[in-house]
Amino acid sequence: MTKATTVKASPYDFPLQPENCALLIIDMQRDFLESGGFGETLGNDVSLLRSVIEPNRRLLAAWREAGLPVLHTREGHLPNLSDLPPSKRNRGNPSLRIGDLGPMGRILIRGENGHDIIPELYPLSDEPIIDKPGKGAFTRTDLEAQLKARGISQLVVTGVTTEVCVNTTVREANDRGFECLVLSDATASYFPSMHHAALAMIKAQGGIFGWVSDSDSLLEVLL
Ligand code: C5J
Repeated sequence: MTKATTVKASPYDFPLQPENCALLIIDMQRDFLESGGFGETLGNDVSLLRSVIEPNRRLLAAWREAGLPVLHTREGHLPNLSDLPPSKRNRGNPSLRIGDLGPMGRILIRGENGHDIIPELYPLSDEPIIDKPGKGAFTRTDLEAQLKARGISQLVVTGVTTEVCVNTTVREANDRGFECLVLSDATASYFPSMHHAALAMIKAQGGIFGWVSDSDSLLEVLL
């Protein structure tokens, strides 16, 4: 296992303690990254997110090789929609609403093809998948209990989208006492300006929510 070290980061170097650190990959699902899914129904160009696949793939391989824990999240709802607030289903003017049938199955519904993680980053059988009905991965899930049971106090956070589920999760984690390192090239938004703003918010004011780095800087200390 990698020894305690520092990772080049902003606003200052991140004090990585590998024995207490997990990789948390947020919502790398077909519904956000492939056409015909939730992201596209909202009018987004899903190709804008695909640049994060390769940095995540390389990082995941190195992280697994180092024997460190990884957890994956998926945003989605029960088939009977009992965990979907009407306010979320009715918001905006999408081409298909959550629960409607699209080319990858019902939009953002657990068990459907579109809801699952893209093949490039598919979890191994012993890697927990946190299914969450909201944007934040701590809300109505057992993520905090799972992390605490493993003695995790630090999170490397990647995935999509930077200003929505990544940011919400980092804020929730920070309030629960976890130190978060967010990787700029392994996170993305449908709106590049929001990606940059979301990262700026995390590291502002001395790292009010956490640290920002990139996958190469982390790989440097892992490999
Ligand atoms: C969104 C997410 N953007 N995973 N979800 O609705 O960021």
